Amino acid sequence: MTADFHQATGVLADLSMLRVQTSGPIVHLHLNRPAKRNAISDELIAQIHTAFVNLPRDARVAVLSGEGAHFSAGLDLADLGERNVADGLMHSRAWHAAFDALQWGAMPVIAVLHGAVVGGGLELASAAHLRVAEHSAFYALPEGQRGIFVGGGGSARIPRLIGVARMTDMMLTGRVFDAREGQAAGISNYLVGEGEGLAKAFELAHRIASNAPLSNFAITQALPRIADSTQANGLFVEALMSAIAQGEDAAKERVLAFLDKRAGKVAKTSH
Ligand code: 1HE
Repeated sequence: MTADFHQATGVLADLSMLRVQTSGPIVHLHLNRPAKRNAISDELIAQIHTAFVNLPRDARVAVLSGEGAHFSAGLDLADLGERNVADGLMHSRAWHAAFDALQWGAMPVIAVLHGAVVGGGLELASAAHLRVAEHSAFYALPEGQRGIFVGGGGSARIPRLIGVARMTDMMLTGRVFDAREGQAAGISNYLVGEGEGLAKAFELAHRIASNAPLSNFAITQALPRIADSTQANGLFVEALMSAIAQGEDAAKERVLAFLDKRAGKVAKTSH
């Protein structure tokens, strides 16, 4: 952890399974249940939801990571036995609400993945806007083997990253992808060495935080909705969104800065 991170205040300080710290425009949320491999219990899903609807107002980008040797072991299987069908339905909807708060919340979210990223852990990771994986990361959907199904939005989000065919294979056969396979399949956006994930995520977060706020809003909120729309409806929303974004002073200043040769050119490599 970089020295200039400070404990978040208010409701964010009271979360027992999530450590939330801020540094300038970055808010860092750290799953903090290593003894259970960051398995997501009813309490942890509630805390994830609380955190993402209460992110500090001055933060611009969130980074999500996990304590210990694994990002997350997914659903806390110890909770499962007590639920009847109606409870199961409400449980799944609680996960949907929490991960929707992450995906459609106030700011872009970067997940840092290492060790097990399995079941609900992969569902959580897939709700983030970017994923940085360390070499230890591995991905699985053991729901098929556990006699259950994804319930945390995975059936909607994971095929958008890797396709229905790969997800079907993972679920039917228990196939595990290592970090390189996950990168090739489209789970992670960046693959870095062990212990380098947070530094990479913070670097990306600073870059994202320097964008105009409305551009980030359009990219995280409008783009996926347009991709889910018919082309005609999508292009209509695109026209509205681009007009709104370009009308901002921040956009005008950035374009002028380039024309005045005060802003950088696009270079052949950025990372
Ligand atoms: C758990 C869980 C869990 C660990 N629920 N307690 N997810 C899974 O099927 C994955 C199950 N977990 C594993 O396969 C392994 O634990 C790991 C590969 C993630 C890590 O292995 P390892 O050797 O580091 O740890 P461990 O010794 O297996 O586990 C340490 C402790 O965490 C142990 O408890 P302890 O009291 O005996 O110390 C484990 O029982 C506990 N633990 N994972 C509960 N998942 C919205 S629907 C989503 C559906 C799903 O996510 S299904 C997939 C569930």
